Amino acid sequence: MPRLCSARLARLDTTLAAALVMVPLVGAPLLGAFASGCPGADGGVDPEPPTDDPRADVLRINELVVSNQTGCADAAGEFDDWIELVNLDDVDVTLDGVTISDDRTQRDKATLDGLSIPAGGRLLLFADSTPAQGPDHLPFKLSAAGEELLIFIDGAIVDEVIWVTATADQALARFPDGSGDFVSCATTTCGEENGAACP
Ligand SMILES: [Ca+2]
Ligand SMILES: [Ca+2]
Repeated sequence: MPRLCSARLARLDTTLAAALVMVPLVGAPLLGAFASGCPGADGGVDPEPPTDDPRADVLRINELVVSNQTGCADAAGEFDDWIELVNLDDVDVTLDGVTISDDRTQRDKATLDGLSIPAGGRLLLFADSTPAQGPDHLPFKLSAAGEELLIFIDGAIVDEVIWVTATADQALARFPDGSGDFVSCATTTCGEENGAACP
């Protein structure tokens, strides 16, 4: 059972404060990805128990839009916040046992049971607090004022992204696609390869 670390948030805040200082110098987005762990007795960060599920090596958060105004709409025609997951493997991957949350202290906000991503493919999830619209709709929204998004397997963190601000229709996306760090992109690419209007 993974430990849940409220104390770790203070450590992240320190890192984010440093990121805020750096951002104006490099024009980078106000976000980052951080190693997972709990504060250890020596003040360092002990790694969380990893999952040995092989999907942890190929499943990634690839892009998100936390203030979707004019981009991709869901099947109901609503411009909801959306998340693009990517499967880096050359075989299909099922998402049974995978959960997603905007709060690391509540890791089972949404289960992705029954969903799958084809080999090398992508899956769009809509964070619209309207799970009745389908299994790809999550029971929470994302905040443009800063938040975190994480995916888990068996409660262990598989991938995560933290942002501190985002503007309308700004894409926070891995660049290069699938493997790079998160950067800000002026053009969103829901369901498609990242790269348009990215740094
Ligand atoms: Ca919706
Ligand atoms: Ca994309």
